Amino acid sequence: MSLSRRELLRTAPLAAVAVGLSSRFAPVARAEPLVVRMNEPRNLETPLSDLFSKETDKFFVRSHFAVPEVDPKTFKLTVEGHVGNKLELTLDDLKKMESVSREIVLECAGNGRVFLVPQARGLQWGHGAVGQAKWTGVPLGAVLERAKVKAGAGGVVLIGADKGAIAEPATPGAIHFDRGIPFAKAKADETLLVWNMNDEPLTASHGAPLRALVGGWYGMASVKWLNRIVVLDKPYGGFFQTLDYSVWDRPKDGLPQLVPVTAIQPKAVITSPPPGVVQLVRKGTGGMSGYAWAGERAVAKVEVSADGGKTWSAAKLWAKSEPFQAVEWRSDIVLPRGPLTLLARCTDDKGNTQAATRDADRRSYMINHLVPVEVAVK
Ligand SMILES: Nc1nc2c(c(=O)[nH]1)N[C@H]1C(S)=C(S)[C@@H](COP(=O)(O)O)O[C@H]1N2
Ligand SMILES: [Mo]
Repeated sequence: MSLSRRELLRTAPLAAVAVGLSSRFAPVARAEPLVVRMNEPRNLETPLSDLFSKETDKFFVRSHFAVPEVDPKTFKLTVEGHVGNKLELTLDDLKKMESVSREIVLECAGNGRVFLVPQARGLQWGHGAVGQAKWTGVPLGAVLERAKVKAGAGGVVLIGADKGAIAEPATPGAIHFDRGIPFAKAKADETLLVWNMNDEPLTASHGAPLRALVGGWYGMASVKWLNRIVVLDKPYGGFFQTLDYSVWDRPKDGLPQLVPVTAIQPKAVITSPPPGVVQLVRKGTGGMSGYAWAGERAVAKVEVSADGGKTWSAAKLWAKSEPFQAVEWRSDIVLPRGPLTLLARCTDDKGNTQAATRDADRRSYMINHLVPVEVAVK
């Protein structure tokens, strides 16, 4: 990447995500439906034009280590630790239980990192490290019930088959990807162990044959290639919730402390008009549209601005917003001629609205401050 291109990324970061969007000169077919953010391990971003596509091959991929080979025939999920009944379950054992299918958003905690100033370390995601799929599996709570969790369970650690050493900050040699969640979230209806994504068996890159799907929480909790669960009598202090995926909490006692990243924050993304593109005003065109989601909450409203946030107007939601899911929105706002700074902001049903500016306490995660879209209307 040349310096000027990198500068472009910093000053107009959305231009990078807009690649491939040009409608008049659109290629016949895109060879690679996703944008490569890292080659090995492969990390892939959904282009803005395909955000919330229902196709699995357009769903972003975030993997810390190489994809492990897990044979579904010999696969076993172990449930152990603070339990009365240690389990070893095959895929068939799980499929014999009562299964559920749910549409749930998965968003990486680093989604939008390219918009941070100053630049933060880590994968430089635009808006596309998010997607929604139909997931089929069993509630984790039902599996924990069979394992007869003992009284006083403090956390449930989900462990993947993938493994590697991280240099900075250094891990104690090669470790598995893992994540602990509090017992209450582990038992919640929206926390699933899934084998199907969009009615097809999970692909290797999305965690085949079994992954966790912790609805409403950022993606790091949704452990792929899941083959081991350990119930602890206290919260877990593993790498991916202390040195990684943690943010500063400022309790009233004035003692800031790092806490694990948890729930997805409200966010609205503008997909049309695309950034950096000259808009021609014609009859029947104009307005703004996109998607919004709010983690464990429903979206109460989306508002848009065409003047950099001086004035706001309400957008229409295409459907009733549900918790854990994204909703499409549209505004018929008239876009006047000239260079414009477009904004959209989401408010959840608890009244939490996206902040205009970045909260540095969130380090390089939970990125949901307002990101302007610069366009020119002629
Ligand atoms: N075993 C394992 N699980 C994992 C990861 C990983 O690297 N290894 N990455 C996590 C992160 S950070 C995210 S955002 C999601 C991404 O899921 P996807 O690749 O299916 O989109 O998987 C999570 N589960
Ligand atoms: Mo992530």
